[in-house]
Amino acid sequence: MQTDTICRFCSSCCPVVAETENNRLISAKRKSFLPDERQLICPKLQAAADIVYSPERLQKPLIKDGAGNFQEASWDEALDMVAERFLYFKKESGARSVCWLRGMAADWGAPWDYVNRLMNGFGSPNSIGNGSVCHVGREFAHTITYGAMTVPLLQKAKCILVWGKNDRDTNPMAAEAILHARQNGAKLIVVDPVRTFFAARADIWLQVKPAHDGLLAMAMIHEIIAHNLYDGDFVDKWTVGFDALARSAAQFPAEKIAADIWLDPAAVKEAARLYATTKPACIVDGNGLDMQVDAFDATRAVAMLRALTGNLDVPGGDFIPQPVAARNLQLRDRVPFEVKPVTGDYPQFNEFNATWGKHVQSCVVDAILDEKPYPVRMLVSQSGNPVVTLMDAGRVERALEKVEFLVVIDKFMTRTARMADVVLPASSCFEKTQLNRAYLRNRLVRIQNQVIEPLAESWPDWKIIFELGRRIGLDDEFPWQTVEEAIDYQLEPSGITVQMLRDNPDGVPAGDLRFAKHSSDGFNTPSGKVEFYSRKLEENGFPPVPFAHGFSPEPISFSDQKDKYPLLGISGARSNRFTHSQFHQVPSLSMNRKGCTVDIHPDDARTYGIVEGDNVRVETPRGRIVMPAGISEVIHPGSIRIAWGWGDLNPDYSLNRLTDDDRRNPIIGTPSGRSFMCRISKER
Ligand SMILES: Nc1nc2c(c(=O)[nH]1)N[C@H]1C(S)=C(S)[C@@H](COP(=O)(O)OP(=O)(O)OC[C@H]3O[C@@H](n4cnc5c(=O)[nH]c(N)nc54)[C@H](O)[C@@H]3O)O[C@H]1N2
Ligand SMILES: Nc1nc2c(c(=O)[nH]1)N[C@H]1C(S)=C(S)[C@@H](COP(=O)(O)OP(=O)(O)OC[C@H]3O[C@@H](n4cnc5c(=O)[nH]c(N)nc54)[C@H](O)[C@@H]3O)O[C@H]1N2
Ligand code: SF4
Ligand SMILES: [Mo]
Repeated sequence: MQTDTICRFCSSCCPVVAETENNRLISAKRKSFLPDERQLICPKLQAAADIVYSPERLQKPLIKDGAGNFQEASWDEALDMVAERFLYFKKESGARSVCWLRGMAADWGAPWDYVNRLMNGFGSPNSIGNGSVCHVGREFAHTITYGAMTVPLLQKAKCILVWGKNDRDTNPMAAEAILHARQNGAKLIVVDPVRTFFAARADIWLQVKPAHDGLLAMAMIHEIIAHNLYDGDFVDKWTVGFDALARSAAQFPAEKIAADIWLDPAAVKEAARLYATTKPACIVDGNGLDMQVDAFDATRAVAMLRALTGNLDVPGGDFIPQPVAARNLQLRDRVPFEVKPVTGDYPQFNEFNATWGKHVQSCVVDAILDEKPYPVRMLVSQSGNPVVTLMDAGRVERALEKVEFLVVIDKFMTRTARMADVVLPASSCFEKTQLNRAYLRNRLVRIQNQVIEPLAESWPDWKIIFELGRRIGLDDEFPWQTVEEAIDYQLEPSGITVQMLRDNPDGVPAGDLRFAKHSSDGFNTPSGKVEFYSRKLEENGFPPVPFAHGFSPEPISFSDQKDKYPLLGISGARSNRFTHSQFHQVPSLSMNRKGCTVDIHPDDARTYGIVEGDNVRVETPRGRIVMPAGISEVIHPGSIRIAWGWGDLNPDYSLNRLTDDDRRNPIIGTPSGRSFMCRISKER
């Protein structure tokens, strides 16, 4: 039998067709607009059945006994225990002492709404996502500039600027669209410190020094303004703060900044010119911009390039999305105003969006370890593996050892789950129906359909939350017995129902496609225009224009200790066989640890006497790891690149044992986990 659904093995949310036989998943195929022979392969999807039926999947709820061993339990026993702890800590220390931490896989949609509903209904403001290192900080930077995060319309673009994104390995749908546009003659510019698949095929590849994107973007803005390459009509009618932006950008002309960020000034100018003069153009920005202390202003500057060149909301440019009308399920007003979240130091970021929620996960670790702004005593970690994926993993481990009660909801016994008091087994994406946030963002709604029954005694996340909610007294808030009822309730304002979505597997459009919406509606900013200059930021004590107060002298962690840590470490690469710490235990994907390497440039390898396959020790002031060396020219001499995500398999490979979480962006709380100074030596 074939069923249309959405794959959620990573955040790309690809529409797929699943093939099942007698309630068993056989295979799944990604839908694509390209003919079969031109489609890209996703190895994770190809291994879908290996993942779903992995012998390592959690089968039953587990409760840790007094001796520290897990014992199997019934759902009633496990949920009653978790509910009892919720109520106990609320009575002892207030609801805010209970925190819910969410990872990437928590389905950027309804289930996150359900968690917020449960936590707010309970009275705790602490449902915290990981968006300060992934996407949400970037979304805020777009939003403060022109009211929403844009969607690059790749297929029809004539020029594509890829900024810190490696779609070939992280998002095949987007990569196919880039390849298609390229075949139709689109120009391609790539900004990446690594020679990626697309960098190698670009018209211009800017091998920027990691963490210095802000400088590059400002130099490009300056070039465009100084040579009158901007869209004067659009700027006059639809922007505020142009002069202030021009002044800030004038601090950073290409001639002055390029050499320090590994670039040739002529290439920077050429890239600015090509981007500004080839219409329509779109920019794909990615996680290369996140996980840097300057992520907010760097992303704002990149966003401003779109507006300066008049590429906003035009076909082939950067589309302002048309969100789907849906109920806000989060019950935010149920938490008294004076009860602040642990992320209270980042009020702008907490509040910029009515449904995103809060996202500075580092603050959860602070609250447990340092008890600031107040102690968190109980933690639920859902669909995340924080001891591997949060910055400064050693600190996270200490926090999880300290927290008084830890619940983990996962599909696998991760390193985080091993530390838990209670482990609740979650069903995989093919075992549950769900509405994903990705499909509420922009017009075309699709549904993720359950295609097989939940494995063993696992439960879908929605069911875990509804049942737990009812056990902590939220019967009225969780009246739904099925997820379909909850989705119908949420989608009611749009007039779309689960049945309609099932009848239309390729999506139900919520409204007509419209371009240049600002001409009738304005932009969704305080001024109704694109804000090169943000009064809101200024009023809150932040630079109103990107880098108005100059550029960070040291955006890379541990730069003050360069003498001891002379090499620049880059966090990457993300292989298309994995999602973060996931799937390394699946033999068909692990492929005997293929790609688990520290990439070292041949020049540096010679200096350190290292050859391919040697075990290399990498150290920073936070910790050390040991991994085999890979000799590679895709990186710049003086930098190394460490394979991402292998830390769950073996803590020796745990990249975040090296990263820093002390210094954070003041607006979005992002630490500079992407780039850090380090040293290497041959492990004997
Ligand atoms: N296979 C796979 N796919 C995934 C995931 C996964 O783990 N595995 N994770 C999913 C998630 S949650 C996310 S957020 C996305 C992320 O997907 P992407 O946005 O593509 O992120 P990355 O591949 O981490 O990094 C993108 C590029 O940024 C470059 N980069 C590193 N530092 C810098 C810098 O300082 N400046 C610039 N300009 N570039 C830099 C890297 O070399 C890399 O080529 O992928 C999603 N898809
Ligand atoms: N150094 C460094 N650190 C990074 C990154 C990096 O590139 N370098 N990337 C960052 C980014 S972009 C992100 S998004 C984060 C990711 O951080 P995490 O979200 O913590 O990463 P994952 O390893 O994907 O963990 C997801 C967990 O959810 C489980 N899971 C999968 N599906 C489900 C489900 O349906 N329900 C439940 N309950 N559980 C499920 C998986 O088994 C897995 O254990 O890491 C960040 N940290
Ligand atoms: S890229 Fe692969 S793993 Fe990620 S959602 Fe798409 S098919 Fe699934
Ligand atoms: Mo992410």
